[in-house]
Amino acid sequence: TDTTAPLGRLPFCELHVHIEGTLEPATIFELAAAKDIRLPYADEAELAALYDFSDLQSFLDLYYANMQVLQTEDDFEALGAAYLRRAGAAGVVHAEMFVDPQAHSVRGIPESVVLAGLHRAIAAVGAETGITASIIVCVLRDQPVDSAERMLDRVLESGFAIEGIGLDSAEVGYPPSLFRSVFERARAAGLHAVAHAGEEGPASYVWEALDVLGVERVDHGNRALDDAALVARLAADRIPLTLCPLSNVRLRVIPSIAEFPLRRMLDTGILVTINSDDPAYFGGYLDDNLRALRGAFDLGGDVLGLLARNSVEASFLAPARKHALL
Ligand code: ES4
Ligand code: ZN
Repeated sequence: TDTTAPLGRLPFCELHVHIEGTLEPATIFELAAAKDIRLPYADEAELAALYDFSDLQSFLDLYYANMQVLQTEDDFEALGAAYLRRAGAAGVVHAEMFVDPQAHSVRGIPESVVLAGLHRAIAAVGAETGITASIIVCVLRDQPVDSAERMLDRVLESGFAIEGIGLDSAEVGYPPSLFRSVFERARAAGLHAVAHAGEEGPASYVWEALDVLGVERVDHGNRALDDAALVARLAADRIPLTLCPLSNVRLRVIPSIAEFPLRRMLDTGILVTINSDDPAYFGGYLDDNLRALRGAFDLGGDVLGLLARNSVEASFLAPARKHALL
């Protein structure tokens, strides 16, 4: 199979990308040099050797450590702009970008600085290329509920436009139901709700995300396939799963791309989308994920077209823009 041919002009929405997970090794060294930050690695090669992850936590440790180079509004603007330009080149016409405000406020960087930088990136690259983007603030589920409540307070007080609230970080041991009050308040404020569930955690966490947090999409959701009643619920209610193939391989959720359950997922009738998760860490952007699938599977019957349409339908875009893209 040719894994390098272009993907054509199919318009995709990217619905599962952590903006801090687009921080490339070269950028880490550039920012560290500019700010006189001493990194615990001598060069890019030494850093690259650490990208051999054994599970979600082994990735998260490096992901949070590398964020120390992100400090100013300009840093967040540059990060967002580089991602949006790269995503546009991959065929992305709209991105709903996750950000982890608690990972920055703990280092003394206010929510308003992070959001101001990302909004400047969205405006600048939007004017340049026509790509659109919005922001989903994620709750770090391995931090106390009170920290999440205060993050939400400050995000709402900041006045910056926010599309939704999400839930991420270390999953097992931190069930969605812990954050019922935070999600209730976010939804009452008009935010959309999504949550990571069923990546390393059990199908019961997916049920909780739906029934306790009231989420409209589930991020990953791989383990939903273990529970036939849950599969039926997701399909019947058209709850999308935002799947991330290269992430699943690199975090050892699946042994290889050949085991990615694309066919099983599509056969259930669940609305599934393909996404890049943390592209600087997992081997690539949306186009790289799609090419990996095309290299592993016979994507006949216009599966790529279906995945593009699913990504539009699963987005939080207004109906008129969805219609224009479908
Ligand atoms: C994440 Cl792959 C993944 N899972 C959970 N939380 C995350 N934060 C950034 N990437
Ligand atoms: Zn994720």
